[in-house]
Amino acid sequence: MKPIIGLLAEIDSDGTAKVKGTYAEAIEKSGGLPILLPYVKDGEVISQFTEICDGFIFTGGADISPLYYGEEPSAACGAIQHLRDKLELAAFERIIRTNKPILAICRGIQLLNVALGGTLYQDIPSEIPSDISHRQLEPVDSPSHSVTVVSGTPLSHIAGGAEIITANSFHHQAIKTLGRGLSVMANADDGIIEAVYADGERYIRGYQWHPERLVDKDEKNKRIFDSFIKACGCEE
Ligand SMILES: [Mn+2]
Repeated sequence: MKPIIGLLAEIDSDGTAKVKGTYAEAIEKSGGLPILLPYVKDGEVISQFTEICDGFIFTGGADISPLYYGEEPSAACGAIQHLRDKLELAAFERIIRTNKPILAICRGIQLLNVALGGTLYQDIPSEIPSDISHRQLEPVDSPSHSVTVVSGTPLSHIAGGAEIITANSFHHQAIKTLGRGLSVMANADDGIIEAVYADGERYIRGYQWHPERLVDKDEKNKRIFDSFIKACGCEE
């Protein structure tokens, strides 16, 4: 049986759920079976979803409400999907009690960080001087900036010891202070945190870029997905 990968994705203001096909494709290519959790309120339903799945991906999308990390929204903060915030935080609360793998991508790494008590820069361009464009104009499957891998981290292992990985970049927010138990595994040259992992045995990895859009072009990004799906297959 293929490992079942539960996707947390976009939920708009009327509760419509959708996920970009490229997440599903990347899961398929690495040997997993993707399923999507639509907006639901019942905690038991969310718990059962947590039980059914072998691993979870928190996907990209809108900004998280700064109220969840103790700040008022700045003028540069983007639109918020309130139903999505609620669902993902409720799901995270249950998922974190299991031992199942988590892969958190773009908004996902920010959700992971906030759910563990960390904070975010609400807007990189107005808060941090940088020569790097974290909102690339090129298509999403084109690498833009590189990231430097911290040696000795899981990403260093995945990358076969390589110090540099090419990333794409579609974010204007980023991790400011790290959530509980998280450590950095890659930075951009301007210091922006681009990847994190949880200390210990538990497979929790977050990437600020979109590896699912680079799996056909870059072997290291493909291995990010392979590693996750493999971990989901080994669980329970
Ligand atoms: Mn970036």
